[in-house]
Amino acid sequence: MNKYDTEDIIYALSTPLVQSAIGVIRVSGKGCIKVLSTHFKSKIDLNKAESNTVIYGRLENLDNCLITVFKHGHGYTGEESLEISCHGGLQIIISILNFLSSLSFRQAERGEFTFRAFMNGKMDLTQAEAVNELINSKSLVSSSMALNKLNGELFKIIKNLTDKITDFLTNIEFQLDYTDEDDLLYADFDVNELKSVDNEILKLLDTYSVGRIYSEQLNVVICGVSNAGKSSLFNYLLREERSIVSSHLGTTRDYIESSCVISDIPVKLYDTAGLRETSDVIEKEGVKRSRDLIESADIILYLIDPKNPVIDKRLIEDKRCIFIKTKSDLIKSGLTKSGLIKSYLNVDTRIENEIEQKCISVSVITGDGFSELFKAVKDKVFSNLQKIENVRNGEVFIQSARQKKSLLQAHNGLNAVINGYENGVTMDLLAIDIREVLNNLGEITGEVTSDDILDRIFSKFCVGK
Ligand SMILES: Nc1nc2c(ncn2[C@@H]2O[C@H](COP(=O)(O)OP(=O)(O)O)[C@@H](O)[C@H]2O)c(=O)[nH]1
Ligand SMILES: [Mg+2]
Repeated sequence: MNKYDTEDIIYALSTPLVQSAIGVIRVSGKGCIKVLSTHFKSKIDLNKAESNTVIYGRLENLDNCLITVFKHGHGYTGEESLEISCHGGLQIIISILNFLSSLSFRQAERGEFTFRAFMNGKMDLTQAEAVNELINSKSLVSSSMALNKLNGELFKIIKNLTDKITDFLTNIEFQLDYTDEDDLLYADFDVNELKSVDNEILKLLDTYSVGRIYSEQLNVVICGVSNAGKSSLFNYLLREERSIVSSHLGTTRDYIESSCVISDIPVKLYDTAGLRETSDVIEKEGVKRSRDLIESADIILYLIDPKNPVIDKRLIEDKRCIFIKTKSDLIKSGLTKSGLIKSYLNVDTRIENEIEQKCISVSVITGDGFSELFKAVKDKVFSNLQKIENVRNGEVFIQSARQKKSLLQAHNGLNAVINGYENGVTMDLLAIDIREVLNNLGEITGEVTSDDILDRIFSKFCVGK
């Protein structure tokens, strides 16, 4: 049994509890219209109002409000519900909430309205999760990804895969029914069709590397030797003076993090301590922390000071690195002559030249080079197959770790069936594995789901959604 009781009438404030123009309070549950109608003075009796219409009136003696009426089968939750739009004064909102509580309505749990929508068949689990992804999205692309799923695009894909696999299972079960038990039970089907289903699952799984970034954040770590211009770039990208900029070596001793959006990608940006060998204990710890951050980075912005163009041998071949020469204004104005890049330990001039070639030159003074840098970040995130444009065209990107896990289990299960078939495993055993794959896919849409999973999903929502 999950923690939500679907018999209760529930209520919650759906807008933030701050003084504002309007507050919206949701009420949902069987009988809520009848109960509230006796406390609402209006030209049209709430009981007689048509579904999806708005009625103006006075709620108790608390406020003049607009109440939107949703009859059973309509609205967000799919059950009888009301949306009260009241004046956004804190006192008014609180007194209406207290009043609803005095009617024995229960304050809703997190995500309980969406939970009811799911239980009433208004949406499947992929759409319910998309609601939360939409609310939490930090960029336009994130919200487009969520909207595609809210429109049922992921549900359609999973349903299509499930249908194909169910056909296989039916075929096998049919053969099992008509085969003598004493015979060896070998399945007779076209294994290539299963392989093509598996390919579709793999394609979907592949979208997670990008989808994850849009539901969490891209970890971008700025590193390089002291004085390379790391804190200046950090501030430039955030457009605020958060990090102390100075020409004194070792000013940034620990790392600083902040959020921003680059090329419409939600980014967690880190400014780190300079990667230099040092005997100062505190600074040493800072350098160690920089190295730990670099380990877990999605993208590393490796800054090279044109006056002191050295690079860390360990990062030269790291695919996550974007090499950036800073202070291009000094070079342009002839104040500084750019030296050739040298690695810490003399490695290979061929590689050093290669980096010299692909280095992006930027200046935080003139703003030069930043469009090139933003494009480079975007290109690192998206592979050739996955493009931001695809999101706008409705392509589905997996964003939830839960969905990814179930897809991976389905992929492994299908592989077991394909291998089993190729190695002469009998039909009855193959049928068991195929049923398990259907379960894995059913977990994604919510056809097969434990209370525990539902609790975990909906407790991530806010109250009132
Ligand atoms: N002319 C110029 N100076 C810069 C630029 N970026 C950084 N600097 C200077 O380089 C010095 C070191 O910068 P800082 O951001 O503190 O380097 P960090 O040690 O890598 O964090 C400071 O004096 C900055 O003003 C730039 O684009 N142009
Ligand atoms: Mg610094």
